[in-house]
Amino acid sequence: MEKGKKNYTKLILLLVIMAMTIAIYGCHVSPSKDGGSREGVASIIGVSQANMREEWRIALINELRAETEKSPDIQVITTDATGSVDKQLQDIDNLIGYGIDLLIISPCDEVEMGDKIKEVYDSGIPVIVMDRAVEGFDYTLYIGPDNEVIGQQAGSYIAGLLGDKGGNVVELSGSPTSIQGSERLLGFRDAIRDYPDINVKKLYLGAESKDASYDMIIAAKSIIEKSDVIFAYSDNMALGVCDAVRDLGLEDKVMIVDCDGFKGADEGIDLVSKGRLKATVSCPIGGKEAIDYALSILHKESGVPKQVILRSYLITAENIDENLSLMNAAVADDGETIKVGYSQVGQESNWRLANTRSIEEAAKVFNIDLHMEIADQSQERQFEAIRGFIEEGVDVIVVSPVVETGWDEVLREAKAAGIPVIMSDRNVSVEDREENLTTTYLGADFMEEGRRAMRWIRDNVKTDDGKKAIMEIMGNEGASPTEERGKGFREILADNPSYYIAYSSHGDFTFEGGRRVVREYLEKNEWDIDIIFAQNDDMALGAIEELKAHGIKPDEDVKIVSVDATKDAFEAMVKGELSCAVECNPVIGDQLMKAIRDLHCHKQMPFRIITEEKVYDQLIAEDYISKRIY
Ligand code: GYE
Repeated sequence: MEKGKKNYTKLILLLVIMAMTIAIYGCHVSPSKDGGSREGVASIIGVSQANMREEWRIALINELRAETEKSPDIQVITTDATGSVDKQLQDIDNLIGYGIDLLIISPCDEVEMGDKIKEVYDSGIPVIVMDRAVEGFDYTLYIGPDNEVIGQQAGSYIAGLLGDKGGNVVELSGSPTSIQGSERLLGFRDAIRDYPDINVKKLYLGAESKDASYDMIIAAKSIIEKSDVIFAYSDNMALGVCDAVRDLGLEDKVMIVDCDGFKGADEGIDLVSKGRLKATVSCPIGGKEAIDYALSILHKESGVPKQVILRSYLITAENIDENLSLMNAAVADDGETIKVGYSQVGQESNWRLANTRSIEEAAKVFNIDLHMEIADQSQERQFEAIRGFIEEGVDVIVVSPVVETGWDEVLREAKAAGIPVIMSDRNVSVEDREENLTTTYLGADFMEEGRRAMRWIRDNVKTDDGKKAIMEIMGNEGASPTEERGKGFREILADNPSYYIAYSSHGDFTFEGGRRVVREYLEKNEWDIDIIFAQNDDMALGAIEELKAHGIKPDEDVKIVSVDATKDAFEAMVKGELSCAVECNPVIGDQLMKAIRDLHCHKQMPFRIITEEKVYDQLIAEDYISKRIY
């Protein structure tokens, strides 16, 4: 009996030691500079990684560590959720227990982790979400790639490879397909949709893995022999494809294109350099950017945006050296004055005036020599301004484009002059994305603003007494906010058939434009509109003025929803005339100047930098009006 008891005790002791070992491994505390205590450590950054199976996630942790090694007073604690939501929730509690000052998280599941992320954010601990964006904006900053764009870049390149004669493309799809895989496939299909002579054969893999890809290609030999290109949406899968094509003796016949473009052995860039991949579309990991912004947040610097969408690059044997040098070009900021030419849309609205003020004020703080030209909504005058900046030899050109199209020629002239161009507030659409005519776009998510406006209507304007007629007052034709707010609004409207757009007209983002739209409607119709969706405050306020002149009570006889959320809009909500204002933040001067200084330091410019915004209505307008800065 005694011996049995001793063995039992030994077993328990062994289990306890094993449990403690696993706990320490699962929560890797990187060695702090002084052996574990907090002395000499100004900030602790907790990193909650979804899993450490996927190469790019390991690369992310390595990038984060490498970056923080440059900051002696920063300690990083990493945890590995091993793909389990429950463990990631526990990891986050453990990290908070360690007293972290900032959390970086790559969520296992962006839906299931959303509440926890909001809880940490609301507790006052800054949260940087990476890779998978959670719903809403209850976090400090999101950094990740645009996987649909990555797939589109691969698809456009393959279409270019095959040319007008087209050809046979094999598309691999892992099952279950990861979210990023689905988005890349969506982008790929979108890019080749208009090429009827490209025939796509989809092969379903048991997993998004090297071995599953290898086995599938070998088994599908008869298909591969008739194919021109194989598309694999990750480096991991592509390696299996390369090995199988080699073993089938088809390397000289079949081209392989993939996504990820990581820098490790047998990963995208390596496979391109060895001629095994025809091209790879890079998926930036964002570790450098995450630490860069984390330090700005911890040092309470201004200019931190809400979302940073990382730029992906098409990498081929022809441009691999140039891309590699770009990736490693960043230098410390020498603080030198930077000459910037800014072509501003005009002075059409209070939003615009606040936007101009914010840019002028930030230029002084960030040591930018700003030369701003106001175009009063004329694209021709913007072209003249840009050509003037080129003549002047400025370091950077910034444009807030009055409309989306028609910019290719003048942007090519700036590129030929070696002057980078940043799009601010609004974006442009150019013929060929791969020309890289602009370096980054800094502005709001106009589609989301349109969706938010319609979601507010759906949630606050009841339809039990019948369908509701909407009047849409749009900004100037062809402007990105006009197009995208309209698109976002219609996306939600499509799911809510109790509402319909009865009348739509351009008010050009001005007060008078809003008045004119209502006046013209009343000249031809009895008032039968239930809701006005005005794409900015100035048009909403102009509409309210005209309604009152006709004895129609705003917010009572007709609900009015606008975008911008300027001070005048808050006053109109407090007065009970405007029903709701969706925020579009014009105060982007600091973020723009930070991007310009990063560009000056040859940092990789994000594809998009998106600003923060909320939704306000009469229930909360009174609480916020005193805090409004525009
Ligand atoms: O909503 C409007 C301004 O481009 C987002 O332009 C901006 C829009 C804004 O005139 O007030």
